[in-house]
Amino acid sequence: MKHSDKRREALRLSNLIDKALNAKDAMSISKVITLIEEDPGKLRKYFDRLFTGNSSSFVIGITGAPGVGKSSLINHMIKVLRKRGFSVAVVAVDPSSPYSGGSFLGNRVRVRTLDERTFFRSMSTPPEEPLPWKAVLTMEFLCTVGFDYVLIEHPGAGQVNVKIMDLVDAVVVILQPLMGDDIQALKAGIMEIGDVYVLNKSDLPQTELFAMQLKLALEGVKRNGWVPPIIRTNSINGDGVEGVVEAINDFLSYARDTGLLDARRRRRREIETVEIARTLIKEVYDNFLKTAPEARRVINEVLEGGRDFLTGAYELYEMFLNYLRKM
Ligand SMILES: Nc1nc2c(ncn2[C@@H]2O[C@H](COP(=O)(O)OP(=O)(O)O)[C@@H](O)[C@H]2O)c(=O)[nH]1
Ligand SMILES: [Mg+2]
Repeated sequence: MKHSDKRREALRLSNLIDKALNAKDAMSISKVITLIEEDPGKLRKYFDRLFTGNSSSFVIGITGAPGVGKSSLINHMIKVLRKRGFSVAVVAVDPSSPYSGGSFLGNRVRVRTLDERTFFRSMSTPPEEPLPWKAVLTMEFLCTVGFDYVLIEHPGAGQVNVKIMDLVDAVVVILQPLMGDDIQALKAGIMEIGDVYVLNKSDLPQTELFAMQLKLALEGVKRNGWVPPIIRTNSINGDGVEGVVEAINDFLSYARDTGLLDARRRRRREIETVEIARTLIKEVYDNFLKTAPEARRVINEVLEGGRDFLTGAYELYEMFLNYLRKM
């Protein structure tokens, strides 16, 4: 690229970021997120503008098995929050959550908004990724833009990948009435992480039985002095959703007053710093494996019986350290 082209490109980028942060229009915000998704490294000069965070944005994680009604509930939560005058952004770490018919272009959702103070974005993430870090950057950017609430939808249950829930200010776990035994299975995973439990689809006939079991399963649970409430909802007609918003706000007040919110946000910064660095480091190693001919040679020698695997592993490791020195 010619020098003048580079300067024009940098100016264009800088103007786009200004517009996203000041005008806060969905199109500019969306374009910046696309750049973040493509290669955050290219935005390095702008990190201090994009990721300054905003301590007055609340980040709410909403998790539960596919099909429990996360997207439906979020749609109603948005209405409640907008009615109270708050702006809301949603990041769905799940490409199957298009929000009220938002249509897909490849895996990217076309920009659509309820009004100028709401924003939606869906993204997919490789299931093996311990922390979906581009979703994390998107969430942090939306906090910098200044949305009052940033909601993260993640189908955590049944997947290993619930780490993003370690980063949020409050975790909402959504359940639906299941048959008897299933509550045992639930106990293991998500029963440990909720600040608020939502029993959705409370219009279904099994609700009473399930609600009793859920109450028993959560009996005596008190985390950081907080007893997580169980709220029943119907996310088709919106019954109970006001109660979910109240419960979240109650928890946030409690967390703020007790220092828990501060502690979580410090932990979030630490995880972000360490885990994003881990991702970058892993990318270099993967790239070394893919491109360095000497790496392939060692692997082949192991396969052909010329070396034991552990000698091979140590050789790879030493070669990698050398590769780093030459980088
Ligand atoms: N009966 C009933 N169905 C619901 C309720 N909430 C959501 N659903 C339905 O459950 C299905 C999955 O909802 P969705 O919001 O996409 O779930 P997600 O995968 O958790 O985001 C849809 O067909 C919804 O219409 C509810 O309260 N009652
Ligand atoms: Mg969904």
